[in-house]
Amino acid sequence: MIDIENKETEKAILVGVSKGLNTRRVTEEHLEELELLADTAGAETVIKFFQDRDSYDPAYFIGKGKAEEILEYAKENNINLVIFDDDLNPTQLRNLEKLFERKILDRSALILDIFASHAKTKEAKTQVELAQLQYMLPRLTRAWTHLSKQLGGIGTKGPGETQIETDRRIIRTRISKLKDTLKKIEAQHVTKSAGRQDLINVSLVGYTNAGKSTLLNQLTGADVLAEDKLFATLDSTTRSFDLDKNKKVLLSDTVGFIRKLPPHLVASFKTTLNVVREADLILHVIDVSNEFYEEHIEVVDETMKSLGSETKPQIKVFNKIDLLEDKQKLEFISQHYKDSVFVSSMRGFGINSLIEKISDFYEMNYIVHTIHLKQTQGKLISAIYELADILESVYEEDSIVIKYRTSKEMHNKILSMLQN
Ligand SMILES: Nc1nc2c(ncn2[C@@H]2O[C@H](COP(=O)(O)OP(=O)(O)OP(=O)(O)O)[C@@H](O)[C@H]2O)c(=O)[nH]1
Ligand SMILES: [Mg+2]
Repeated sequence: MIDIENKETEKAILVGVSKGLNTRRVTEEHLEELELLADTAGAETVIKFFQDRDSYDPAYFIGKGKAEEILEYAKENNINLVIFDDDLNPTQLRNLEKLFERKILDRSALILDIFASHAKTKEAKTQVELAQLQYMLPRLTRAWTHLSKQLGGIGTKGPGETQIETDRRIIRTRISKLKDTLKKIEAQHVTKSAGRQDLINVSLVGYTNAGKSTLLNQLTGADVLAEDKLFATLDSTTRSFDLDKNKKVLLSDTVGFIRKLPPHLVASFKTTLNVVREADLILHVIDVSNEFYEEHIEVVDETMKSLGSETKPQIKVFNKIDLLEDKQKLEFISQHYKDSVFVSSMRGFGINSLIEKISDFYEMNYIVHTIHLKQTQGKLISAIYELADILESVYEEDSIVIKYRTSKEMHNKILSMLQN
């Protein structure tokens, strides 16, 4: 995410504010993550500034005195980028830009920037552009466009200079066009997923960098990009693997979550995240070697809630156990989180017990059954089509043979209808 003319990494100052329940320690943790984000975007963190406040300053977010102190440091050290861990409102952003005459980013803008540079497919690109424009719309001021043109680099990528300069009306038109494009892409997804019914759909979710793509590769022999960067994956990739001869799993990898993921981004990634909504089972991947794994679990749970997928059956997969020195931690976790497995996706440890868990889920919940009916039993036939995934249906003279897969609950319902 470095400018073509400017191959050196940009130097950055990070700013965090502790307020209310966010103690200094929490803010320090969050700034560590912000540093990782900055690094992923191609910026080198030179210094972190902290301030404790009872409330955010309406004009400058931080106190004006603090702002001036930071500006002094930026001038002395020739730093042109200041990144705030929290979201700045348009007024604060404008005032800070005026005061600093430097590029000011907040967490959302930084995340959007990373997404913009990692987006490869048309779908991901469209989704990111939509989120960026929606973020930008209320912040579109002359000062901003002027500054971003002058400074370039991180935070100014994406929709392109021409759009930044255009007025809001044009941006709104563009937004609705992007929404249309996404609808079309979504329609294609629907036709695609219709053919997948003879399999169970399992979806990988988790905090960014937890090891989802590595696990997908390990389970399916795929070769998806996995790297030590945040948001390496933006598209959902689906691969199949066999649980045994008769049972196939379709496993989908998808975009990672992070605390304070910009809401626009979640909304516009709806299509990509459809695989999560359509899944029969969720594998929630957790980097157990990360000190803050519990907060990560909470963030993922919250995001799942916003997707309406919080009640889906879930297996927690604690990953990267090879990095763990304190084995007691594993004991603690297995007592606290039921239905969890411990793996090292990279080394291949624990993968068999994960496969067993998925098999158990399959056995417990699904059944494949073949039923012979008379063609006159129209009501029952249509009920089966509604309650089950049809794997095969063969018409014979006056009868029909249907092979279906469904949950045990639905299967019992069908059987009781048959008896009545
Ligand atoms: N030591 C160790 N490293 C792992 C393990 N699993 C994944 N990693 C590393 O963790 C980093 C992130 O892995 P990914 O598979 O890209 O993680 P992800 O969850 O797909 O990340 P995003 O797509 O960016 O959200 C990579 O450098 C992996 O090599 C593991 O079991 N042990
Ligand atoms: Mg990934």
